[in-house]
Amino acid sequence: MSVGGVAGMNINWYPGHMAKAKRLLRDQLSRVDVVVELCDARLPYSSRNPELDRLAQGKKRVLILNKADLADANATSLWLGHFRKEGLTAAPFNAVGGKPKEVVSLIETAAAEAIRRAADKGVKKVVRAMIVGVPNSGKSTLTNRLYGGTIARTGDKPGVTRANQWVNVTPWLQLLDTPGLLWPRLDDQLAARRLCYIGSVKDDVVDLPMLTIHLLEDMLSVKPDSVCERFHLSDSALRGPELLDAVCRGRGFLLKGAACDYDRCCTVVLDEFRAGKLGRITLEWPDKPGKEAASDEAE
Ligand SMILES: Nc1nc2c(ncn2[C@@H]2O[C@H](COP(=O)(O)OP(=O)(O)OP(=O)(O)O)[C@@H](O)[C@H]2O)c(=O)[nH]1
Ligand SMILES: [Mg+2]
Repeated sequence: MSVGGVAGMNINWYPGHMAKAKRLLRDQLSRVDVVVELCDARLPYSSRNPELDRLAQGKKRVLILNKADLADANATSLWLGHFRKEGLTAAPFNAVGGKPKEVVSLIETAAAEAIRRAADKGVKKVVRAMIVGVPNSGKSTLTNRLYGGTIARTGDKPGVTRANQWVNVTPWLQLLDTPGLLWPRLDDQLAARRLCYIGSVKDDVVDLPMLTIHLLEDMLSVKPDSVCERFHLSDSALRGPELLDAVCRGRGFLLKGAACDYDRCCTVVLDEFRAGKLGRITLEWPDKPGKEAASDEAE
């Protein structure tokens, strides 16, 4: 098999609704008190929107490291320290099973000044918060969690939410669920590829064997023992196409005549990573966020 460079993945950053979502985001900002930004706790650098500082200038912000149940707990605390040092209000969360109150309190604290100002005028403030984040980061799941039921459509693929949706969480808190937004981190193919790992980019626009090799390599750098065990590898130093072949053979993803079944292999490796089957794992750390994972980051 042939495997090209990462740049060959040709990730399409701007499918139509992404550009539209960005416009909608800008329009809605003036109508909200708080911006709740969701990133993926496994990729707190690559899954953040570098344009948000500019777009949401002057707005109260809360950063949620969502899917914290899938991330390495030590890495998450390091990231929290990092963001707090930058002056950001940040907290880990599991939108599937976390306590809604934790996020509601953060939003209310962020809006405290506006709540007080309204109270001074004898009015009880209705806080409006919008949720933004890359596709598949869990915005609609968080919306449902805070609402206490199913009001927003969710799904483990990008682009499930197509339009803004206001939800009354309480009489005093309204949430705006938004479509996932990608952005070009110019020349940053590493961030691009990591967003593919977590399902923020449609799998059909990327070179899956190449993506899978990179994912296996990144996971091996961080959790070699778990990867070797899960994929029946005897050599954690394998890299490139040989690594993919070894996983195919180790897990028995073979076609007639014992040729490797790459399609099946890629699907399974990506699915198992996304489902947390390798245990809690974080692929980037605050001291070298935009770099390749390194072996000294092992548990
Ligand atoms: N393990 C885990 N899974 C989560 C969490 N939050 C969301 N998910 C899952 O992630 C997938 C995507 O969730 P959505 O809420 O649809 O994501 P979204 O950000 O609204 O996605 P778009 O609308 O496509 O932008 C779903 O399968 C959720 O069940 C979390 O905190 N932990
Ligand atoms: Mg959604």
